[in-house]
Amino acid sequence: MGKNLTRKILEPHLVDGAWKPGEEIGVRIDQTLTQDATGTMAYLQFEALGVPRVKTELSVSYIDHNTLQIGFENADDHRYLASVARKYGIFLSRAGNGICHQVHLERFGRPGRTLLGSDSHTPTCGGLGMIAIGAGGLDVAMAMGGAPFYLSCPAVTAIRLSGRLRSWVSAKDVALAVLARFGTKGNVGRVFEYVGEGVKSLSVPERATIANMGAECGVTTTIFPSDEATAAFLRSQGREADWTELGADEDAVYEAEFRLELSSIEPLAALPHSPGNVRPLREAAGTRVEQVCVGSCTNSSYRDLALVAKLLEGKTVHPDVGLVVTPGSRQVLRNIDRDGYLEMLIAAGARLVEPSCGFCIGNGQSPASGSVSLRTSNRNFEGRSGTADARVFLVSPEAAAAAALSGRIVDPRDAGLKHPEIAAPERLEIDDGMILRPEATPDPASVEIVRGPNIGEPLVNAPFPERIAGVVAIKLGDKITTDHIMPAGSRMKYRSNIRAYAEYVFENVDRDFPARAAELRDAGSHVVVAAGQSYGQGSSREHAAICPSYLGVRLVLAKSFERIHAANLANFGILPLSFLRDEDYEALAAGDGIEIQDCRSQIRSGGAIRVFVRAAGRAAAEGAKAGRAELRSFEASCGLLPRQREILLAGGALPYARTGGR
Ligand code: MIC
Ligand code: SF4
Repeated sequence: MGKNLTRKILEPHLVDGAWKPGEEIGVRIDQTLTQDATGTMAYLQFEALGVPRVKTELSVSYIDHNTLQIGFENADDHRYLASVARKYGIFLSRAGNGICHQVHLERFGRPGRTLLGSDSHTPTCGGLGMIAIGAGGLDVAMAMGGAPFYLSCPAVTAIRLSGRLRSWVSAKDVALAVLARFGTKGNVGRVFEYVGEGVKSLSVPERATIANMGAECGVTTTIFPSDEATAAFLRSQGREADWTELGADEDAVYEAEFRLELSSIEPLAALPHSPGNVRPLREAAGTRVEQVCVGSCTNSSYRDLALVAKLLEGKTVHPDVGLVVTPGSRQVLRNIDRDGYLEMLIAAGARLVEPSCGFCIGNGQSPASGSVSLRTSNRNFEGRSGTADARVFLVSPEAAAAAALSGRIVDPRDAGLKHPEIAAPERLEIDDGMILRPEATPDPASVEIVRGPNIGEPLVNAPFPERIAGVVAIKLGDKITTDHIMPAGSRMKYRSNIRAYAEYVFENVDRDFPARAAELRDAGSHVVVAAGQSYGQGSSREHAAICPSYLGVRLVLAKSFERIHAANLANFGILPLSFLRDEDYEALAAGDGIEIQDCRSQIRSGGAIRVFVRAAGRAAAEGAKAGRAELRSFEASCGLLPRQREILLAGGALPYARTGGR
């Protein structure tokens, strides 16, 4: 029986466990990446591990998320990151050089390697034939220290492509078609592996767009083969030596298969407020648009921007539309400039933002109240743009350009435009001047780490308690994203200051939560969060676990959890428990008292865990005097892997590592 590509790459990287989908495996990590918004905390944790130099083949620290520098906080973070990079042997991609995933694809990604990144869109590099996985910052810090990355051995789904995309349909529509099929929940523990004849017609940047949005399905990663198109891309980057041919065996075995005929795909859009809310773009035609944003790690390549420029050539954006263009990297910016596309964009009235995440994470360019914004990015969660009532649609660059001209949503096939053919340049202008290399620091040991007043300490918890005695401080519905839990945008400047950032937990859901939780914590009670399906969707930001943990949260009861967030909860001493029956979720109310006895042995045993509930109102009145008989109870399960349970019991990954855990 032949092997799929995922297995062919992961198996030789195994340092623990064997290839058996669903079982825990430990994988050697060749490369890591961090970005500034998760990186400061990752490096504070790396420092706490006491390792003198990174042990990976390559580690890169990117500054791309927080580049507005409103106030001293971001600048202090950048300075801290630069000093850490010099001391510990890490490449530093400076602010303005571009979005981590785009730059990593261009300059560092290599077929056959493993990459762990503290950002959920790390799988973008799967477009190059590597296993690229997103994780919390602490897991990345541990990997930099030489530890394996532990995960559940994935089940692999083949996505078999046939045919070719038609004009006006692009890679973004493929990503949306896959989301339409698989949705944003229920795909935990899977890898999407693209196979079939249709793959050949897609360039690496197009594959990267598709791999990028696999993150929205919640899969462990997405991977494409490394073939002629990969060789051509690496050649254009002056990196032909990094190429190796890689693909699945002819008779490879997959756990599932999905066939997709590329010519059957039409222009699509993800409607507000979920990337899984996919509909044919034509259904939304006519909707008035006030903003169009082109960029983000999904669609900011040379081809994406050149195509938009060509469609706008000689025209001016609609008078009611603000058009924002953010190149994915300085390389993209310089090359669209070299080839005349930048001038076309500027002449058409585009507002240019430096290569960075920018609008995608609500860091600038928030839309007007109640308005519609069309974006080429990957997430349209409510409020993420920075405007609570804005309606964000996710579309292809083709659809974005058509709307920028007409002021309305229009299927680009109906917009009366001529389809431009954009050839990928054989050679790109390469300039790594904004990447600082480790060897440029002659005496790393003597480098002093620079900390500004905004840079706090990592969180280190006590071991997990024997008994949970707490109160449900908030009850939430399905698909609570990390953007709901821990808002980014203008609040991101507190990423390296847990105490300050914790004041914004659930800011857009329940403003009083932090004060209420802190009060319970200070009164000696544990804080409990209850939620529906797919809790912790979206980003890898571990602050969505750290800050609640700081506020006293020890237990999250939900119908299901997303992979990265569940790992982050364990890493910061919070027990994720899944309801076994919907009625137990229904019956639970905010204010209910929660009790779990013999927690540690129950968690370790791996079996169901009994949760006792004292209904709200009575909890305070009856207090500790009330006997067990007056409590109702239900069973819940803990889906953590065996090693994650040990981490949780130690109080989190840092205390675990300090007490000798691997
Ligand atoms: C995102 O797209 O939500 C982010 C911002 O890139 C996050 C990381 C973060 O919150 O810093 C992600 O995707 O992991
Ligand atoms: Fe940056 Fe947006 Fe990509 Fe996250 S999704 S890495 S914020 S561009």
